[in-house]
Amino acid sequence: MRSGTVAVIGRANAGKSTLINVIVGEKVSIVSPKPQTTRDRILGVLTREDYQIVFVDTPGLYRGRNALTDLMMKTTETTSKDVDAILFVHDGHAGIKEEDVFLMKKYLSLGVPALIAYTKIDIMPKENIPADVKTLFEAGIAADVYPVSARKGQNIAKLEKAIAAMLPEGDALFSEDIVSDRSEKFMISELMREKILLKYEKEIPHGVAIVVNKFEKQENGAYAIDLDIVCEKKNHKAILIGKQGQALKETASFARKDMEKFLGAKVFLTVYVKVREDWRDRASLMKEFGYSSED
Ligand SMILES: Nc1nc2c(ncn2[C@@H]2O[C@H](COP(=O)(O)OP(=O)(O)OP(=O)(O)O)[C@@H](O)[C@H]2O)c(=O)[nH]1
Ligand SMILES: [Mg+2]
Repeated sequence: MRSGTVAVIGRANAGKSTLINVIVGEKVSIVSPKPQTTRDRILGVLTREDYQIVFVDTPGLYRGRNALTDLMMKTTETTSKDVDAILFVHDGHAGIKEEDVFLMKKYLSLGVPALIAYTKIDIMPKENIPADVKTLFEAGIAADVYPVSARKGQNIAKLEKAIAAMLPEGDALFSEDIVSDRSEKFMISELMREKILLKYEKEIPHGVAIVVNKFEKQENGAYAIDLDIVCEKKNHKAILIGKQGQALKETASFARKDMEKFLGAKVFLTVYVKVREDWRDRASLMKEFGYSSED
């Protein structure tokens, strides 16, 4: 069989995590309309009869402005150098800018097989596709381009086959029942962060970290989960909580429903909001919240 790792790389918000979730067939990585949703390297594993693709989701390429984004960019950089293949994801509906060509050239010439997923074709005029493919070709980008829509499932099967064909012959890296390398506890914290990304504006979600203090399965099968939403500033805490706690109540209930779906069981969720000034620039706090270069 063929098997190997594929780094999924592209600009922030391009649609990398959505594409991985669709191909793997399960939600392994959270998704939101805000850039910088993915902060960590996350594996999504697809096992078929004659191949296994281990996708490595990465933080989207973005100009760093604090120690956390610097670490995220370092994560993407190191991942790109340690895989069997690269899938560069481009948001087709955003057009092609000089910066895209620059990034594609950088990540498509690392000496491993690579191809381009040109995604979100469901929300753009179809006639732009051949023109963009020509632009890329004329700019000297040699990789094959697969126009897809993760949202509508268009051309996904074709893309999957092309990715599998890039992988070397070898044994499966994971047993066939594995879809992610992450624990349930990690996914719970990510689902909470996803709801904050979806519900709050501007800098608030980007300054949030989640710390799960209790994750317990009870005898009746239900889960008792206590977590902290850590934010950067006092006024962010006030916004997160809202008038009479209404905003937090809604966010927590939204998250709880998704956690119940994910765990297949009832969840009792307790949420606290804490402030840790400028934690995104403080190495010790970043580490405490699960962001360090060691893993
Ligand atoms: N219409 C449409 N929207 C999409 C498609 N794929 C992703 N999106 C949307 O694009 C936004 C970003 O998707 P993500 O999957 O979080 O993007 P990402 O590249 O992982 O982003 P970062 O983790 O921030 O780098 C979300 O609002 C998705 O719903 C698609 O095929 N069609
Ligand atoms: Mg992502």
